Formats: sequence, structure tokens, C-alpha cells
Amino acid sequence: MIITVRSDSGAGVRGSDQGITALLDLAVKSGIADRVAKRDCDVAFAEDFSSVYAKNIEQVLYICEVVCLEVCGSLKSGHIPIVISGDHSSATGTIAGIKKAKPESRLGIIWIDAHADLHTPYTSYTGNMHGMTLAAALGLDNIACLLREPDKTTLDFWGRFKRIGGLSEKIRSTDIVYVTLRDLEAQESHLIEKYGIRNFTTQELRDLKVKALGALILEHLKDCTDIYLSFDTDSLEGSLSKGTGLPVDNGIMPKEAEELIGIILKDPKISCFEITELNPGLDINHATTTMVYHILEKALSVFRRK
Ligand SMILES: [Mn+2]
Repeated sequence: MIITVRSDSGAGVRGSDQGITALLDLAVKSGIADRVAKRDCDVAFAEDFSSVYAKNIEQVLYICEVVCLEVCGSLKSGHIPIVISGDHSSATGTIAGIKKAKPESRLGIIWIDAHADLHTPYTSYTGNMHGMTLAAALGLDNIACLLREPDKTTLDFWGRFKRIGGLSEKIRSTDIVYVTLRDLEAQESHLIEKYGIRNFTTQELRDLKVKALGALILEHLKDCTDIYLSFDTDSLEGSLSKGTGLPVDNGIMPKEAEELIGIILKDPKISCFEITELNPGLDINHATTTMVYHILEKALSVFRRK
């Protein structure tokens, strides 16, 4: 089942809410998603509170609560949700939804992304919520790296954000795996070192090749009962792919991404897949949209055979 989240309110650069239509238009034209059920998350929310420490937090919280219910409902009806979202803040709702549907699960997370998304309202320079997704899922504040002191209203919303789905600490830090993480700040490095989170670098990918890397990633999560794979478009090599808010060089090549995602999605423990942060307004020559479309095509072909 495809679940769409047409919002960009967690991103610093606007326009990624248009990425969903760009992808689905191609999918409709080619017929690859013809027999796939689709659900649109309600993202319409009259915003009445925003914060410099956590921009649009009230709206992002609302959206994530909707995403949580949709993902949970999809899993409970026997589907594997494919979430296509505008910005990565929605993944806090996705993770909550998986845990809500499967409270006894030990959930592993594969985060293919240039960024760690481990900021909090206490540590973020920008206040962009899509950089706080995993910190929220881990229930972390990271006061040790305090940069700013947010106001009480922001912190009330942050507290609710960490508890979406009625559970804080939805995952164990060691059950997160980064792939091609390469643009991170000191506050995030502190958490990665403190909690021993594994990053499979672009160099390791080149040295080992995709097949061996896929096997290593799955081996790292062997004690997990379920796996959620989240693909951020900015994991792609930034010199080739400009259609995302924060492109970064030294990333994964489109063919490598397709192959790796194909290998991981074949694993029987896969409970959810997410594609996010495609921004067609920034996409010179339509190149990134085409790359991400091929990834969606790959995912649908794997799920069709399941
Ligand atoms: Mn991200």
C-alpha cells in the first residue's frame, strides 16, 4: 500500500511536497502502481504555533499523528506500507505507526541519508524538524550539547512529539544503521559516538560492493524482528542529483541505491519502506525525479513478488 504525505513543513527549503505528485505521475503513466492501494494522509492543518527552535512543530506533530495511524492501519490490514513523503520529519510518525501495530517488535531502522537527523530543539541551528526525526524516535534531548534554550510551549510540543503513538524510546540506538551518512554536526556526532550507532560509509560501499554491504547491514540487525528502510533522496550523489533540499557530494550512485534497496526489501523482516525529500522544483533536467522513480519501481517489483 502506498501512503502519501504531501507536506514540506519540516524542511528548510520548501517544495518537497510536490515530490509525491512528480513520482506518482510517472508511476501512473507506466502503470507500475496500477493495482497498488493508495491512501493520502490529511496534512491540512491551520497552523497557530511555530517556533524558531522547532519550526512548524504543531503542524508536524499533527501530520505525524496522522501518519502513525495510517501506517498502523496499513500493517494491521496485512499490507507493507510504502510511505512517500515530502520531508523526513514524517518518519517519526512512520516509526510510531510500526510500533503501534507491532508493540512487541524490536524494530531495526536502515537510514539511507546524507544526514543523521539527530538534532533536537536544544541543539538545532535551523529549527528544521526534518533534522530531528531520529532523536525524537529515540526520546533524546541531548542537553549535553545544549545550544539554545527553547521556550516552554516548544518543549511541550517536543514532549508530545517524542511520545507519538503513546511510546517514547520506540527503538534502541544500536538498532539504527546509517548508510552514506556524511554531513553531520558536532551535536549529532556526540550522540552517534555515545550510543555507538553504525554508519556504513560511501567508501565502505565502494570497497565491499552493494551485495556484501547489504548482507552486512542485515547482519547488524539480525536480532531485530522487524525492519524499516527509509530512503532520503539526499543520500544520492549530490553532483548528479540536485532535486533535493540539501544535496551532498560523495553519495550513493543511483544504480547502487536501486540494487541495495532491492536486496534489503527482499528481507522477510521488512515492515515498511519510505521515500522522502524529492524536490522537483530544484530538479535540473528531471534527473533526480527519474532516479527516485526507478527506486520506487524497484520497490514495487520486489513487493509484487512477495
Ligand atoms: Mn533525512
